[in-house]
Amino acid sequence: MERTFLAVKPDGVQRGLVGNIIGRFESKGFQLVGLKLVQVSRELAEKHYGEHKERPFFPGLVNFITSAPVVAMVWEGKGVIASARKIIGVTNPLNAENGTIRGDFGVDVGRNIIHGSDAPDTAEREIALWFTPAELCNWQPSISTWIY
Ligand code: FUP
Repeated sequence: MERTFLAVKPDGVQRGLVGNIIGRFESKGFQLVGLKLVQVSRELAEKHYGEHKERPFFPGLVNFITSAPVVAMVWEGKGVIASARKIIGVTNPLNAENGTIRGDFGVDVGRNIIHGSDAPDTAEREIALWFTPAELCNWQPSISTWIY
C-alpha cells in the first residue's frame, strides 16, 4: 500500500492546527501509520530540504523548520501521495485553493503550514529520513470490533 510523509511545520503546531489537519486525512479515508513530535536538528533540516540548498530562501527555511517542534507523520492509502498534495494545496498559500490546508490557513510561502512528499521516490526517501522501521505501525482497521 502506498505511503507518504507529511509534517505539520512549526507555524501549524504553534497555531493549534494539528487536530484539524490530522482530521482532514482521517476523514478522507487514509490511515495513520507513524506519528511523532520532533524538535528538528539542523542536520535533519538540511538533508530534508537538500534539493533547495543553493536557493536564496534555504537558510531561512532551515531556521524556520528548526525553530520549534514539527509533527512528523506517515500516512497510508490508495493514491495517498498525490491526494495529500491536493488536500495540502500549492506551495504559495496565496495561490492555494480555498478548501486546501494552505488555502484555508496561510498567506506566506515561508509559513505554509505543512509539508507533503511530492512523488513516490521522495516519499520513500523522506519516510526513511524521519522514521525508523520500528516507529511505523502495520495495522488493520477493524471497525466492527469497536463500534456497536
Ligand atoms: P512544496 O513541495 O509545496 O512544499 O514546495 P517546495 O519543495 O518547492 O519548497 C519547499 C519549501 O520551501 C516550501 F514549503 C516553502 C519554501 N519556499 C520558500 O520559502 N520560498 C520559495 O520561493 C519557495 C519555497
